[in-house]
Amino acid sequence: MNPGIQRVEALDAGRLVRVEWEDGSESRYPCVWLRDNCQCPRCFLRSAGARRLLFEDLDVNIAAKDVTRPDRKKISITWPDEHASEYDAEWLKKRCFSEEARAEMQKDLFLPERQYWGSDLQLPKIPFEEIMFNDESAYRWLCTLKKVGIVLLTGAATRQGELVKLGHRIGFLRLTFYGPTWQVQDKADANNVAYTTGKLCFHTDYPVLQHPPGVQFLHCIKQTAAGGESEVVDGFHVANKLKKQSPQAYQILSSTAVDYTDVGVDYCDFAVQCKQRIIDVDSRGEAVRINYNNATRDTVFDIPAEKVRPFYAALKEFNDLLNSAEHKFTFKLKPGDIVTFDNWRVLHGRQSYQSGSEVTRHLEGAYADWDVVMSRLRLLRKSVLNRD
Ligand code: OGA
Ligand code: NM2
Ligand code: ZN
Ligand code: ZN
Repeated sequence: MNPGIQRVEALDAGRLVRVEWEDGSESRYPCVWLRDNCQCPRCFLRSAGARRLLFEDLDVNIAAKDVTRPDRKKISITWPDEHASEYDAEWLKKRCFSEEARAEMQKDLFLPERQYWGSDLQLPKIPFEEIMFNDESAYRWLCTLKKVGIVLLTGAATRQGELVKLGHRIGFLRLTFYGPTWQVQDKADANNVAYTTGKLCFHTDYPVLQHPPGVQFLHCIKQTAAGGESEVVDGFHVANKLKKQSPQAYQILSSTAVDYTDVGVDYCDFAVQCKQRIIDVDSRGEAVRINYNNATRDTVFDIPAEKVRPFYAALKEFNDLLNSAEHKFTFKLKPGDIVTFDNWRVLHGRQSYQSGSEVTRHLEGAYADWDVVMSRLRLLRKSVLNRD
């Protein structure tokens, strides 16, 4: 149970409200934020959960005229224009500006916890049926996908169309130039190296798109007898290793914009170009997205000649680390398996296999955006844990 409010007072000539909680702790709320977030029907559209108040109508220097505590579960503020606002204790507590409270809220919203892995990966497995019909299993699937970056769903039917069903389960799939779902098999005049029998070295899919798909699904419909094994590696874990082992290489890969290109016809005709850093980092220099597909890396390279060889040397170091026995995990998909993984984090590859007159190997693939997956995860959490 959350503590109630012990006392409330205005500080800093009414520009700050200090709340003292019954457990002795305190929170401070700037008045401009309180006025901005008035929850009354004139300021907030409850049905949309969105602010109605226009920014034009907000005085950034506003001070409270009067602050009271009608009861231990709320505070009340009167503003200079006589507008009145009420704030619920629990609502305020969650939005406390202290560093710890903010960190807790951000953790709750974005689930940033990561479990790094290497060749020791215990590939998480859940029956496809379970995640389709049981909310708890679906929640466990998406939590693990976020934390570990990969989950194998087992026992799906060995026909096309299962990924469309999976798409409906989360919301919707991400359409790309290769279609709503796409067929990975050996094709004549292949418009992508994935549609051959060749080896695919570690890559993330579709770095040629400005917003590469966050999540990838590969459903094994038919598997070849010899070859065609899958390989995966934790890109964030390896990026951390690279940063330690070779800060210079990390610096180059996280700052150099690499040109990617993809031209052809599939769902419709396309001529896509994009610039991406191979290791995308946040403001603290932490890897947040790997953008690496050696096949679609453009021949055009927009950097000065003297920086070219150092770039290749850096990429070689990263590529070597990705492929080290310590880091990569190898497995072979069976018909009915659906591997689901974080395409921003996990790089994947496959071993080559024999080509023949018949199709001996067939995967159906699809993408989803992290926005859609995280949205479903939050909704499942709410219904499973019965919260909020
Ligand atoms: C792909 C891909 C893996 C495989 O289609 O992008 O990586 O096992 N396929 O064929
Ligand atoms: N496919 C598998 O970046 C890429 O070209 C990834 C995409 C063809 C949909 C391959
Ligand atoms: Zn209001
Ligand atoms: Zn791929």
